[in-house]
Amino acid sequence: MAGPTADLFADDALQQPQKREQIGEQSYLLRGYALPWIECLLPELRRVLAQSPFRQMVTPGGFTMSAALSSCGELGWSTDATGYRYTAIDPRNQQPWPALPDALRQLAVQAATEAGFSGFAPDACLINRYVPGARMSLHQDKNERCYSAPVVSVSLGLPAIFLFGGHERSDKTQKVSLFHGDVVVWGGVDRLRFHGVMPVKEGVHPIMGPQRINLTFRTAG
Ligand SMILES: O=C(O)CCC(=O)C(=O)O
Repeated sequence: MAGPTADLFADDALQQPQKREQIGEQSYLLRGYALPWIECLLPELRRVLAQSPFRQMVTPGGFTMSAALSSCGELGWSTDATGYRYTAIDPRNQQPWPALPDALRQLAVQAATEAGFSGFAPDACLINRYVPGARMSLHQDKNERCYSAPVVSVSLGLPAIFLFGGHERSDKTQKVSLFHGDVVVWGGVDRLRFHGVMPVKEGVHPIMGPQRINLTFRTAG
């Protein structure tokens, strides 16, 4: 992550006007919603990543994911040759995952409320790092114990195109451009919609450097 965040708001071009766009029956894009949080969020994120650094994970099918992953919260998501799972322990260092920082929890809870999901209680925050060229193929989030809570997804750094599909992999996808500070929330009837990320284009974000970081908050346990 690039340097200190004191000048976060120096470049007006970085700021997206805050507005709420509906992208599904119970899905919203909250443009720029995380921007006011970023100054307190980034140092927390650095602390989390010092404890549980990004790593490339392998899917059960034997593919190395192009996005590098870490987690914080009571539960962290990982994948290896034997399957996908949430665990309380980071398999890399055999320590509990870093605690979910308050600033991140508050951001996620307030964004969920803004999208109509009050009472969101995230216990897992997956942290994805995309360098240019990295992507996330279409998938459903199905490793959580129940699907009544929404998914809250915060974008930081380089822009990306988020693919928001239907309930079948073959359904048509909407292409949603995501920028630094944008938050997407999907839940209820939309909770199991397929989604993914197109390869991130080359670039250098003035605050985050040559990467996109995405935080996804879920109630997993
Ligand atoms: O990076 C994103 O915007 C989406 C991440 C995602 O699909 C996931 O973590 O399940």
